[in-house]
Amino acid sequence: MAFTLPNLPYAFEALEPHIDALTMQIHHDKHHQAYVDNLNKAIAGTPNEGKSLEELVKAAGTISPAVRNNGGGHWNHSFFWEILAPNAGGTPDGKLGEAINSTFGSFDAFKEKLATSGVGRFGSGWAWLIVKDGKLEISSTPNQDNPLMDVAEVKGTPILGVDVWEHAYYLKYQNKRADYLKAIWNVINWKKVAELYAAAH
Ligand code: MN3
Repeated sequence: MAFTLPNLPYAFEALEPHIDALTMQIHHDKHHQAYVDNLNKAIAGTPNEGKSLEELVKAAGTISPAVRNNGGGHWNHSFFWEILAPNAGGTPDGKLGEAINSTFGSFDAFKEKLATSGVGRFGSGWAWLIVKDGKLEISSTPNQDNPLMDVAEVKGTPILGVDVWEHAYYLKYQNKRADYLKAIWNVINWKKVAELYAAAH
């Protein structure tokens, strides 16, 4: 069974003004679609055909660069669309809010640390909030790698991820990655992140 592009769970313009409609359209319809297409091409007729996306991603160190990059791209973007939402943002409450405060000192300190991780990622990659051994941690990965991968420097279960590739923000924010990383808090779907946290620890 070939992999397919999941539908965006909201309209392209739903995250305006924080993420613009054209960026969302190109990001989903062109970039994500290309990861799906290239992943399908890379696994066609190989023993990797028929494996689940998660199986492929977890074995990143033993598969071809094409499967690692495009499989990671497909996993990461499918995840990213779900942890964003219109009329979202705010402050996480409940167990997740408590864990963020106790781990990082405060919600503001957490946001700053994640932004630093994203700004500090040279070139293209992702900044993550993960659960590792039951605890929250911030990490970043290059390219389309992610913390589920056997090759990740810091392994864990992602509960929030921010795409810091230029294609995620360049039309609106140009070279100002830090401004994009400030604006994105307005569209983080904390309800979804809290569900992922509850499932991961
Ligand atoms: Mn992207």
